[in-house]
This record gives sequence, structure tokens and C-alpha cells, in this order.
Amino acid sequence: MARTHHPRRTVLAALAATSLLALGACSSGSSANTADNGGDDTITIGFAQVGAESGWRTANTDSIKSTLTADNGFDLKFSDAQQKQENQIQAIRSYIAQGVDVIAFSPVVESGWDAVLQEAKQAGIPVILTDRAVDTDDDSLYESFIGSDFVEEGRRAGEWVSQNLGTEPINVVELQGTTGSAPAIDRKEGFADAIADNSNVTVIDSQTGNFTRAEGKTVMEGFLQAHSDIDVVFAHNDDMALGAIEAIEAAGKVPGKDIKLISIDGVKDGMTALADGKISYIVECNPLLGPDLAEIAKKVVAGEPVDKRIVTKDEAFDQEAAKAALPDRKY
Ligand code: GZL
Ligand code: ZN
Repeated sequence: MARTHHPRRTVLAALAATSLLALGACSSGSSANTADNGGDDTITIGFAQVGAESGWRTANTDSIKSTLTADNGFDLKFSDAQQKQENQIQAIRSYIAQGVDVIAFSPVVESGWDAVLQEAKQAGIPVILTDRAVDTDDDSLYESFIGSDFVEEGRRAGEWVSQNLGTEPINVVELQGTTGSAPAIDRKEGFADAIADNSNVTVIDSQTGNFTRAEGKTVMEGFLQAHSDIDVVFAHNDDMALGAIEAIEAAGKVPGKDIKLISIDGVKDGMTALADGKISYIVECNPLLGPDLAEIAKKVVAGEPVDKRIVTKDEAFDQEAAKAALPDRKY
């Protein structure tokens, strides 16, 4: 179960903030970059975003842009990599060349980052990971990784399928996220772990839909042509589940009845499909990472210690819970 932020961290931050303010009062105004009054204390942050592939990503971008504002003491430089690693690397290099105070990004895939992160380290620019992790042997290459526990998300989806649908033999098809991305690797692992001890549950096919609605639909069309005995779809995100629903309905089957769907994210369109009974269960993946990023960036630039790993809190919803939660959902 992913934990919420440690209260210790909040208390520490408050203590650190007061002690720094006290210092600031008597120091010779050395720019410790902690004040949030703009001017030369503004933190210039370069953010290299994955792309705009899903409702989740849109909500994540909105959270970052609405939190890292001039009023909050930031000068945000933002780039969209259209889900291409070379574009993210190029964006990070441009932030290094600009001499930003701190770099943050959500690595589209886990591997291939050591070189550019070494360049940031040589340039003395700290790096913060949000949302997705990198696979590196040298964790001095980043200060902190803020994001959900994707293995736990996959496990919660698998446990629900096993307990609620696995009481009889069922065939599952899996729509994987972007190949090589941390959420796709970890959600697949967690789901497989959770169903391993239930011989009723069999994954008969698994393919990437790259986290997009369009590709989720195309892959599901292929699954429906290849298999006549699909009972359940496990989609690594709501957007692919929504694409799969279009394919299922086009094939004259009823989503939620002939074929049940389980997905991850909890974006509005997904939660609406859940409330309507087309999706059966959603494990949330909270995209609102802006506030945590702002807090960690300020501490990193001020040279304060930060958690190496900050695990974002996730909920899970069945149909009743979705109906109750929808009116107040922020994304
Ligand atoms: C998860 C995030 C994933 C979402 C998808 O934190 O990286 O990428 O689950 C998004 O919707 O495209
Ligand atoms: Zn914490």
C-alpha cells in the first residue's frame, strides 16, 4: 500500500524553513534561493514532460504549470517530448545550456539516461524525477523520485480480478503501457504477482497500446479477432480501456457484461465509464504532482536534504465509489 507523505518530512520542512528565515534575517543576504518573493530569488526550473498522450498526462501537466508559477517563486521552462526519449534528452541538454537552477522530468522509458544525467551533474544542476523512474546504478544522478508505486497499482488490480472474477476460469487480455516505461513494467509485474496463486485466472494475450486511446482500440480489435473467449481486459491506463470499449462495442459485445474491464489512473472519462458500469474497477494514479515538485525543488535549490523517494498516495474505486467521488474529482 503506497503511503502518504511522511509527517516527519512536513515537520522537518517547517523547522528548516523557520531556521532558514532566521538565518536570512541576519545573513548578508546571500541568495540562498529560498525566498518566494520573485526577483533574483526566483528558481528557474526546466521541466521535460513525456508528451500529451493521455488524460492523466494532461492533468499532470496542468498540475505542474499551475503550481510552478512566478507567484510561487518559479520561472518554469516546459517542453513536450511527444513520447520520444531523444526529444526529452534534447530538452534536458537545452536546460543545462541555459544554466537553470534545477531540472525535473518524467522519463518516458526507464533506460538510457546516465549520459545526460552525468552532464547535468557536471554542470552542478540537480535533477528531480517525477511520475516515472529511471533504471540507473548511480542514484547520485537525481535528488528525489516523486511518484506512485506502480507495482502496488498492478497488484491491487490483480487482487480485485482474482477475488471478484477469479471464482471461475477467466481469460484476461492485457493492454500494456509504453514499452520500457516504469509504469508498464511495474504494473505488469504487480498484476502477474497478484493472480499467480489463482489458477482460474489466465492471461491469454498481452500487447502494448502505448497508453493512448487510439492504440488501445486497435490492439483490442486485434485481440477480438484472435480470441473468441475473452472475459476480462486489464488496461494499464484508462485511455486504453476507453479505446478497448469502443472496439468491444463495435464488435457487438457489451462492456461490463460480456467483457469486463479493469484499468489504472482514475481520470474523469475513466471514472465516468466506471460509474456507467462499462469499466468494473479502477486503481487511481494521482497525477497532481505539482505541489510536491515545488516543495522538493525549493529544498534542493536551498541545499536542504530531501527524501530520495516520495510515494504518491493512490485510491481505488468500484462503481459505487466512483459515483460518490465523481462530483468532487479534480481531474
Ligand atoms: C503513470 C503515468 C502513466 C499513466 C498514463 O504515472 O506515467 O503515463 O498511467 C500516462 O495514463 O500516459
Ligand atoms: Zn513521504
